[in-house]
Amino acid sequence: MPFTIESARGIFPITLAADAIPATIARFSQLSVEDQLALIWFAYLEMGKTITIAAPGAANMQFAENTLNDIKGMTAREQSQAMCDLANRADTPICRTYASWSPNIKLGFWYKLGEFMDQGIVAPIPEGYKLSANASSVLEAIRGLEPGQQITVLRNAVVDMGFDTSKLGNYTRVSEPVEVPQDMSLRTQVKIEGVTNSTVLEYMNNLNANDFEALIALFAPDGALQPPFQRPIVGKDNVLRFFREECQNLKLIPERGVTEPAEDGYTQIKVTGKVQTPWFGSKVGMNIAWRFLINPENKIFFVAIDLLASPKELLNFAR
Ligand code: 45D
Repeated sequence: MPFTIESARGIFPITLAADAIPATIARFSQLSVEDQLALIWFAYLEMGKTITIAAPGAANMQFAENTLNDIKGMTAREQSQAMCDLANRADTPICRTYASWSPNIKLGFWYKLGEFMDQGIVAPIPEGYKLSANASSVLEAIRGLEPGQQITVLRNAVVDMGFDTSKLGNYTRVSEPVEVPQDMSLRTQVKIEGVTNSTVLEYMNNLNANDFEALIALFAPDGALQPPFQRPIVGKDNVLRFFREECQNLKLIPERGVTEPAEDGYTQIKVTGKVQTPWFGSKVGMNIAWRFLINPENKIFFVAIDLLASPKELLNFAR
């Protein structure tokens, strides 16, 4: 039976992803919005002691500027309300604008709000705010995660806020401008122990160079990419849009892998290694697996990217 996207999702089934992320997010979303905002604030302060976030670039911030100015102009009470609305996914103009932004713009917006709260320009979390017992226990769970998982929880919490895009109707998606790909002379080539497949190697090299045109050419027309904790993104147009909107300036550091024949002349390749996000650079290395299914034409039919449960998983190539 030929592969479908659904069956392809099941390759290398023993790969252990960090299920603590969806579990923590589910618990988080059950909390009151006041608790949610205070919890993120506390988590963010604690993380800030050991890892610093890179300030978002100007290109990134221009789209959030009007909204940030609107919020600055509000009374403290209105500011708190606006932040609660975002966490509540309410139907307000700010929540609709927020919903149209790419994840990086959302993160940059909160980065700025955090600065403003620190400087007293935006209403802070009340001094001595006491988290509910449930919220304290979620914070405790976040404390127990490795840094790569902690930043993923924060990112997912931020991405989930704002009005529901599925209720927005037609809207213009707003994301940072796409930079030109890195110059050929500056590009580095990855080496992966146990993997010589040219498509997999070029996938890593092109993504590291922000060369999304060359990258998408490696996919089959009906190919798909599954980001961590998400459904597959199917078809070249959608995958290319995802790369342009969400994947600039990532650093992929694959380490090792296995290559095996699969049914119908397909090849399955699992690679593990580290990924760094431009927000934290080399300070946070996320433990990642890529599970590729390559078709007989050497194009990517499917690739899943998993955030691994633990560093031990980097060496898990059992079947
Ligand atoms: O609510 O091969 C306050 C793909 C309090 C592509 C706050 C990939 C109130 C293909 C503190 C102000 C992308 C899938 C909030 C690979 C409040 C591919 C602010 C993987 C919210 C490898 C909070 C890439 C703030 C990966 C400012 C795995 C929080 C990328 C900021 C992962 C949090 C990237 C930030 C991650 C989190 C980035 C900046 C996890 C960034 C996380």
